[in-house]
Amino acid sequence: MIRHTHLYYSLKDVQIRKMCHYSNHKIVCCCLLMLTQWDAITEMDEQNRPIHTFQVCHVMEPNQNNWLRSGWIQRQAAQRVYVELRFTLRDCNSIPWVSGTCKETFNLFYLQTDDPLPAATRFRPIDYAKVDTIAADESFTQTDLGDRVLRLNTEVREVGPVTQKGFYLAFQDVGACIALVSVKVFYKRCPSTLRNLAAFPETVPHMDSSSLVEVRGACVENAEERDTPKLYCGADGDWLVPLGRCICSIGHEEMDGHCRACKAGFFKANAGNVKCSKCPLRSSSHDQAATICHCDKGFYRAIKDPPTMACTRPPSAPRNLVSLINDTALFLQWTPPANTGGRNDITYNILCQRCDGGDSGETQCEPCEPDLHFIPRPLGITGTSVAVLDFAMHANYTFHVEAVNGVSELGVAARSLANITVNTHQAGVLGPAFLGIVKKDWATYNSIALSWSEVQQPHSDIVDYEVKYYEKEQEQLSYSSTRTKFPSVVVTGLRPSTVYVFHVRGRTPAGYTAYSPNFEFTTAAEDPDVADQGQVLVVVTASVGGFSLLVILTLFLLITGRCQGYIKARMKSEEKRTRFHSGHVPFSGIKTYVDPDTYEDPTQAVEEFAKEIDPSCICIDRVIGAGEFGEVCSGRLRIPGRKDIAVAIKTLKGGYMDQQRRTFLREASIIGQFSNSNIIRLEGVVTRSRPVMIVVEYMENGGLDTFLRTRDGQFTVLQLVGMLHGIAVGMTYLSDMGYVHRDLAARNILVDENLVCKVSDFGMSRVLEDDSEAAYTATGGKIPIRWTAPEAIAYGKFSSASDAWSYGIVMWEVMSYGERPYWEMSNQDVILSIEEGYRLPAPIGCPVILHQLMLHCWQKEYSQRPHFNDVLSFLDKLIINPSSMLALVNDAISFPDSPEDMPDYPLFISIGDWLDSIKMSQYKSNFLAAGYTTLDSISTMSIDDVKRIGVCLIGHQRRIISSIQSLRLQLHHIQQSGFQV
Ligand code: ACK
Repeated sequence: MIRHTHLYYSLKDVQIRKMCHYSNHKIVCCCLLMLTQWDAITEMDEQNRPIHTFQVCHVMEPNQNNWLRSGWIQRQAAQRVYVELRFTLRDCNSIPWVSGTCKETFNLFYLQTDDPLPAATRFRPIDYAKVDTIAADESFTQTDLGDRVLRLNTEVREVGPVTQKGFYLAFQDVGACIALVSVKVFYKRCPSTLRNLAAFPETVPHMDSSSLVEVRGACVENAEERDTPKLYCGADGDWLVPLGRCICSIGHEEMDGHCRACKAGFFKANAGNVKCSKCPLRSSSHDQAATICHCDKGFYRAIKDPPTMACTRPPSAPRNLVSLINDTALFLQWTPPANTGGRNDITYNILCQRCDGGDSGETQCEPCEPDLHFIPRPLGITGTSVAVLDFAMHANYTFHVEAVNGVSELGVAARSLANITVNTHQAGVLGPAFLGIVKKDWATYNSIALSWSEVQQPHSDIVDYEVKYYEKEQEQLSYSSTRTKFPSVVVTGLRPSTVYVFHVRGRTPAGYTAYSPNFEFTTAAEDPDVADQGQVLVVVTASVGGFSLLVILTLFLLITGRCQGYIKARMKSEEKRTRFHSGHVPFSGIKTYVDPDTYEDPTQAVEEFAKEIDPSCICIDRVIGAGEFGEVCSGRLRIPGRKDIAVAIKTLKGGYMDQQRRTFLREASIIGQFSNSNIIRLEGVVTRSRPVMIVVEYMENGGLDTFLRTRDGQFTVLQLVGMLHGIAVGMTYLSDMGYVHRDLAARNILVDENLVCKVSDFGMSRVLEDDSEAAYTATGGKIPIRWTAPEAIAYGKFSSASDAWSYGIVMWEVMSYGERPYWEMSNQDVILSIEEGYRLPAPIGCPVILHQLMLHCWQKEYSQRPHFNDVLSFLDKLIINPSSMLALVNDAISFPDSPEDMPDYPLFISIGDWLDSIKMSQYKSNFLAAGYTTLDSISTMSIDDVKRIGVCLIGHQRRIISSIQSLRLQLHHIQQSGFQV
């Protein structure tokens, strides 16, 4: 860095009497005048280049006073002037014969004036002020060879202070041998510079060396000031103390102290000293200095999207739109679009049209009724399902489910719609079929590797596959299952030389595919060296399950308690929506069930509750089954002025006794009291002519048990839950009316063409003669053992709580597609195993949460079972939030044969959930860090353990310990009362 400005440069130019600058500084010309005795001599240096010098060497003569003077030197901007002298000075000792006359110094003087002195002005030494006496550091020395070697001395002196416009320099020789090679006159300055993207001009320091000159910088081109940029110029020409800064403007980045424009393909949206960024995905910039990249065609940026975000586009249409309908609610469920457009802010809008055949026969569509109710809402749905309430029956609705994201508004593309037309007269849509062929890849003595082709279906969004298998000889008495994400699996733990039956189904977001056909494969012959290790594991896991389940059940009570509040609030807020539970009569309601047996004359009850039908209005089509009292037929009811209704007609066969007639008609006087969409509707009775008939609404799909058995695996979980929901609606209605069914079972639920399930078979609610499942108990009653709660079997205590037990069994039947509860176990074994604490395991593919609900219904202590309205609100919640059912019960499940083999029920809650439930969530990490990862592990914790893991507040220690203690106490109580888990 050049920090000196030369005023006067070299003596070589003296020869031409002009001395000029040739550097990047202003030209300063002057000349040296020889006054006395000095000679201008040109010598050759070592490289043989000529050196122009002024010399004087009168060492032999005393009293020398020889002067050399410069021309007038303009001060320019200089405040402090420096003179650098380069010279040789001969050592007096090296000169033979010199006496005391030889000197080894010379003097430097100066004279300042505002103007050059007139040429004729006489030189007067007295006018000059002395700067210093200059001595040599080096001198001419003699070498051994007698050559003279030139040694150059360099000395710098400050001249001044110079305050006038210019000055002269003068050199006084007093008897030395000097050769003056160059005189450089300069002043110091801070050079122009760039610092922090600001330019600072060349600056001359203050005369006063202790004070700095403050200089303000100017931002470079395309930069903007943040804090005023400043530098201070020091006396030595150094820039000091940089302050403030400039930053590159938008579209520009810092490079080598300047702000350069971003290259094409790059952008910079904000001012600042960051680099230009490459254009995000799906965008580009063609010009330099881009402040934003423009989205490629068909892609967009939402207003709130940062410029660094890739451009996105509207999503594709939702997929796998399915519907499920019952009398009160219509559920639409779909899976997210295959292409989200690159965004994660997808929401869904439901657009609804009602399309009816007009007079001309053409279908006319118009927007749906404004009072159609959507839960959670029709627009801006964040989940992938919606419930539609208050729709008209026997109508065609077309629902468009539109997927939108943050750029949908900006796109000109067609709307991303999935459509479904729902006839509120028809059933919901079933899941896809499974078309794969299952192959055996290889087999060992205890394993078989299978593979199959991927399901090729429109709904083939396979989440995973379920492989169900069992020993052929055992039939389906005990089966196992496993899951795999890929279309292949190695099934292990098999028996040697055994034929196994396999069938596979896929799970899609819309539900299961149907099962593949059965495939039979055989394991290889036994390898005697390999031992079976599977047994031990089962026992170990079973032994830790108890505490977990206890906590699960306790928390479940809390949850259902909350659900109750929710449903009540909902019912209160919107009267219309009580249709969801249509016909539901609250506890405090006026309507209660009247037992027909309390009538002195039962025919009076029939008259009161059932309408007499003229038999000529009944048109019997065919026989559909056989009842205890006679055939069951299907037909039509033709009441003049009314639309024909499909009906089922139960007949009382001829030759009956009076008692039989009363028992037969008793059912009509019971059903006649009910009015609920999930209870079979009584159309009327024929009592005044023969045959005596009970006419009820016709249910196209007959009994739920056979209906499910013939459609194994064909429904989504949501559809099955929809069925259970309907049954719970009916049972809530019954229990609210104070009616105890006593024979709730899938066979006594009828299914209509829309999959709506209705509770039926009321006639036998006291004497279960009719039910083939009913068996005589020790107390003499006839009871369907597998469906009946222990206290009802043991001492005839039937209640809504015993109906809740039966409801749990119905849940199990539904989730296992009509499997027989407890399979082929004898009734006696069922009673004993229940008594010993065994409970049915979860059916394969059953959401964990549903099995927890079943277990809750099967509590030995009937007061601890859920009320039907608890069940209902719980199912409501599941339907509105189907993702809660994603956790499935996995792996091999078979009915245990001993208490030790009881399966470890999957954890419903974690340590985290438990802590949340007691509002101690802040200690989650303490528990986990201390190794308490399961609920079983906390069951033995003492207060010291709780302190040790870092719970310091006494109140919190107490709350945690008392929760653990109460759980422990309940476990003890349950074990005492025989409920083993
Ligand atoms: O299992 P299912 O097909 O359904 O066979 C029995 C049979 O009659 C004897 O009860 C069927 N059934 C009873 N009531 C009705 C009804 N309301 N609609 C249709 N089928 C019915 C039942």
